[in-house]
Amino acid sequence: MLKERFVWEVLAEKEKLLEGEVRICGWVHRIRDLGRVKFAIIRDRSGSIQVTAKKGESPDTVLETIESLRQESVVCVDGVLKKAPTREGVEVKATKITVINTPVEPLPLEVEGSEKASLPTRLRYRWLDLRNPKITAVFELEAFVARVFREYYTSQGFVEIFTPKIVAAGTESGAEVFPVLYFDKTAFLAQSPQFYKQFAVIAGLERVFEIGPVFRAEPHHTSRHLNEYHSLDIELGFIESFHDVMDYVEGFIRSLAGRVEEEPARRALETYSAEPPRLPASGIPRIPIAEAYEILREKYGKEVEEGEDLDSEGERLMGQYAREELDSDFVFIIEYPWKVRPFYTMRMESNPELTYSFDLLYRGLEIVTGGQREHRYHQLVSNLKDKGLEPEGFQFYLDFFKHGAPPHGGAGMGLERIVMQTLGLDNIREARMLPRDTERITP
Ligand code: AMO
Repeated sequence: MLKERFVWEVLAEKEKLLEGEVRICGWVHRIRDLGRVKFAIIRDRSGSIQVTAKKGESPDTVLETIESLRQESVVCVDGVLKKAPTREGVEVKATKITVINTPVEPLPLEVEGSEKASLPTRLRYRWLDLRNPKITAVFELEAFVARVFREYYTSQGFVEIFTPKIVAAGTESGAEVFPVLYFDKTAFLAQSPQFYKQFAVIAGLERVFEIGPVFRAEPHHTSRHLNEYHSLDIELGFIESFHDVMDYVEGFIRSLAGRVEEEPARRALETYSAEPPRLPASGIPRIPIAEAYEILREKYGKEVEEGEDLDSEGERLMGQYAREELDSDFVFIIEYPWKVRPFYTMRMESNPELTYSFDLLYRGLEIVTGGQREHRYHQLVSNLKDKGLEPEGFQFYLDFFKHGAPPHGGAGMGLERIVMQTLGLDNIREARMLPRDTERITP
């Protein structure tokens, strides 16, 4: 039996396949009927190809089938690959067309140029939007980023873990949790694998990573927040300082930036006319937040109160500074105030109002948060109290630290944000196949 092939495979091997039989399955992109010659453009995930039939040369059934086709019908075409004056230089002269399914309603969204429709319409009819190869390219890049993440950390001796998403407590102060009814108890959807990636390190796995969904019940309506996103997490033991964690984050970023010439990343960047990420050979700059306040004040006239977090404008300006002054798309901001970091963060020995923590900004948007964790039991209890939290509510977590916890640290990276910044997308929803936000739980 003839094997179905992606259009790109046929095009890549066209010299070899010329005059041979091929089978393409996909959707009817366009139909052109010139009477004696009939054309159908068939599209699959990877591209499109022209299918032709000529009166007198092609079977009558093929000509009749092309006449009856509707846009977005699902078909399989068997035919012979021929040279043709098309953009690809070839076409399929059909010997058989099988119609597998036909739309039952007029199309609410044209696949071609769907990116120009409004985002709510695109998300409402996402199954049509995604048939546009320009949109599919976003998710091929997303898969690529996740693959590079997995490959890089595996090569560095990290073990992939799969932690519970139904949990007993929130981990990230500031971000809200979604409650779920769990038999006769209230549980929550995990905001982060934070406690369990630390658990895995303490439990002896030493270096771990996870790729998984996280849930944030933040009522935000911004272009950079989702209520469900994918977090790329790492955690490692026996660190000497939080700089070790940054080194591993930077290793991954460097690996990613070094591989954007590979498919499908290359195609995604080309489709969006996006520049490859730029990193200085000397390393991503690491700027203490106290210095960032000064840069913002002196260079951009922006005041941020000492001890406060950077807002989105502050991040954008620091991104601009990194690009213009340091020739880098990335900049670490380090040593965040204790006040704005979660209780599990280790406070600085020399100044307990600051922490061994960092954010990584990519083209002016935070894509990574991380730091060293407090691994000393009594200090951890005191951190909880200092944040006004009841240690009893976290006892299951505190217990991990009772029987030998090595110094450790880690980071969480937002997959959709990495993709969004790489391609220069305007809204993070574009980087999520089916975004969940304050208004959407369908499709
Ligand atoms: P944080 O809460 O900063 O840290 O999240 C880590 C990274 O996740 C991304 N992110 C989001 N992406 C989309 N929508 C959101 N609502 C959203 N919130 C966060 C950002 C951010 O940098 N446990 C810590 C990580 C750690 O210290 O290991 C945490 O979750 O890219």
